[in-house]
Amino acid sequence: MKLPVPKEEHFKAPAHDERVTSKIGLALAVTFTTCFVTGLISHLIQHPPEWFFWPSRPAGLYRVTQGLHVISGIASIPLLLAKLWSVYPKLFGRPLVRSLPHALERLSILVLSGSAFFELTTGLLNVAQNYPWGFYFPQVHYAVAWLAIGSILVHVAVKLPVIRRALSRAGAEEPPAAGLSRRGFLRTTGLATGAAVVATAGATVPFLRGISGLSWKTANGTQGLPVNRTAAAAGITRPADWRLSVVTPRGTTKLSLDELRALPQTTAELPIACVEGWSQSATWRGISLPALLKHVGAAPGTAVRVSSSERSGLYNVSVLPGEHTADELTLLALELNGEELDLDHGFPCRIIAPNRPGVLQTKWVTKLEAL
Ligand SMILES: Nc1nc2c(c(=O)[nH]1)N[C@H]1C(S)=C(S)[C@@H](COP(=O)(O)O)O[C@H]1N2
Ligand SMILES: [Mo]
Repeated sequence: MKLPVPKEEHFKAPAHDERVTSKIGLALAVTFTTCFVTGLISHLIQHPPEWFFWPSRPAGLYRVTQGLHVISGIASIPLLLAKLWSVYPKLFGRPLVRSLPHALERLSILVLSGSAFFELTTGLLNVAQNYPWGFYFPQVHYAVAWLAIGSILVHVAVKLPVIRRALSRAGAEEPPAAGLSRRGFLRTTGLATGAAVVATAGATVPFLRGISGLSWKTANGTQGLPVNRTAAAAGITRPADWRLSVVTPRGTTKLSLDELRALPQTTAELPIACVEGWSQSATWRGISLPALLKHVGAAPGTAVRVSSSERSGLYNVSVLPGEHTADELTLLALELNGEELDLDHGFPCRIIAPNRPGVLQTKWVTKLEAL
């Protein structure tokens, strides 16, 4: 038996018309641009070029930008699916290739949908901490982001006349037709997008925590804070005879935990804001970096390399820029929520700095080097 091959003209539902495609496209342009810009910010903070400057205040800014990154990415998933659904009859348009510009346009759409899908799925899997691939996620996710945003720009430029026509007032009247209506399809898409956002945004928006059923990392870890890499996973045990080494051009100072406790302590309310989009605020107490630097005879405002006792792992070293070592909210924390740090949270001490990604809040610190 031979199945009839569908043709583009067979699809008559108004939900497939260009006004629907353009409206969803507009929403996607907003979510994708938000996602791209916030992702770029996160990348630059983690791999800062010479010219880049990221302030240490407001303390919760990264929490907002990275929350937006993950939320706009999640919102893009139903929007992208809806947009593809509204145009898929075009796949049955014949002839397959009409002209060179037409061929290029189709090719650009292939690159666009491929890269967009790749970004959304790898991002989602990263949020779920599921890495079914062999590459280093941040690098590939970052590179393909340029491919996605580039092909989106080309696509919008090519389609501008169609978008203009589709969104003009003349097309506003809904034509009477059988099948799914435009308004019905747009409303469903909006609802699905809203549901996806509400179901996950509680990972970072405190008042949604209770209703975001699909949120990851909302379960409380030790001391009321989620733990990304436990001490056991990092191969860390409670150290005996521990000393912190502080290295400056003038020499190395070794400090015991009791000596650190005897220094003036600062309390700060600061969030851990993971690149995965979850964030949670806590009360930290420890020695402020400017005070510690002064104590060993170094100037606040010099960049400091932070090393942990973790042997392997991608996040065992970080660099605090001068902006952060001059800020008294940047702490070498000894306490969390009124208790000594749990081993999972970095005992004997960890870095907690304002307006920084969680990956740079190094735990199990053993050495600080003024650069
Ligand atoms: N030494 C070390 N520090 C680390 C990590 C790590 O793997 N090793 N993970 C980082 C990441 S990705 C995050 S989000 C925070 C999590 O902090 P928490 O476990 O205190 O919640 O710690 C950071 N500090
Ligand atoms: Mo993280």
